[in-house]
Amino acid sequence: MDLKNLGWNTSFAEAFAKYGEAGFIPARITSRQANLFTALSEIGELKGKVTGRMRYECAQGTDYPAVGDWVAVKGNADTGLMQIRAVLPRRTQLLRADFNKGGYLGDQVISANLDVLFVVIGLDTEVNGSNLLRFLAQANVTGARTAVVLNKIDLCGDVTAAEAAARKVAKDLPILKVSGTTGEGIGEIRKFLGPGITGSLIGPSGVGKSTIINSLLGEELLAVGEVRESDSKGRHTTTWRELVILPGGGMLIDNPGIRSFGITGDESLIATEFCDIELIITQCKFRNCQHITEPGCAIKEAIACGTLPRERFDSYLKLQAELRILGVAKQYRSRIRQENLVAAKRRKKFEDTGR
Ligand SMILES: Nc1nc2c(ncn2[C@@H]2O[C@H](COP(=O)(O)OP(=O)(O)OP(=O)(O)O)[C@@H](O)[C@H]2O)c(=O)[nH]1
Ligand SMILES: [Mg+2]
Ligand SMILES: [Zn+2]
Repeated sequence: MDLKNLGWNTSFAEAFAKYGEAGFIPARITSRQANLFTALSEIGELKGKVTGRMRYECAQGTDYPAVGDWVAVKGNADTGLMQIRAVLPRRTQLLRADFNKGGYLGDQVISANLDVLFVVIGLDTEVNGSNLLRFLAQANVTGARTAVVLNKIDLCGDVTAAEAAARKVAKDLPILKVSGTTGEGIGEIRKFLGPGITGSLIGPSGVGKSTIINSLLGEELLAVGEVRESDSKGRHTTTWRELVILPGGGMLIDNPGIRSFGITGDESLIATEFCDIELIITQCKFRNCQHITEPGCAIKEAIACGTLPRERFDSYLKLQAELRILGVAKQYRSRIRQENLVAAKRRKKFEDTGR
């Protein structure tokens, strides 16, 4: 296994050097199931966990390895086992905010070191602009190239109209029209990939992400699910992430369809995704205009005369509200973390000095 075909490059080699001297080897994470990782290395496929020392050093979820990460491991070719000691700095990462009933738990790395991210939607239903926009906003902060994939063209009567609807949101991003089942247009996706290049697919459940990867693989490696007739919704068939190597070179990471979309990033997202709206707002008469009843509101005017679609402004408000909630949660988290650090120091001092 030539590491270059897996995306290894000189900057990873540089970051790895000190581990190499200490007898570690580099490996790339291909899957994660709870605490058990699988990776590819020069000595083949390895399975294992992170070392206790590394676990101790991980302050937050994003410090743990994610699919696509390069890691420094102690590996055994005979047993196929490894111990992960460190994650090498990521070139790019796809993040999501992790929530449970108690609230915001922190950011989670979905996948790492991506070169290109495909945002997939299915043309078996009408293009939902604000949904697409949310995935594009998520893609925008990864640092990877982004392309929009309109899948299931075989089920769509008017692909041109669907593309026009997607174009409004995608702006100048490439839009690829494909069918995962007939294979039409799949070559367009292939063009973005090559030896050492890593792509990933995100999008709602049931849009055909796994089907597209199977089509590129030329075999039914990944499980594919049924879509309910009643609401065209998928059933969350893919339940874990997996990096697969394509014949002819290049890699793809499959993702589960995202159920509750936890958007993450900061408010600069708003500025990049909605610069047109921010620009209009600067023309409102009042600086603190809420764009509801104020006189001289440029937003209301733009909506009335049709230059700003109402739905686009709604998506803007929705994203802004989410980011605001997230901002508060993040501050809260960092305060708790700070308190924990202080408590740990106190404990250590007590252990060291007895007081
Ligand atoms: N007609 C048609 N059906 C497709 C196409 N792509 C996928 N499907 C069907 O859509 C259903 C869902 O496909 P999956 O590949 O499981 O979708 P997914 O995006 O991976 O879904 P999750 O894993 O749940 O996120 C399956 O029944 C596929 O056969 C396509 O291009 N045309
Ligand atoms: Mg799937
Ligand atoms: Zn206004």
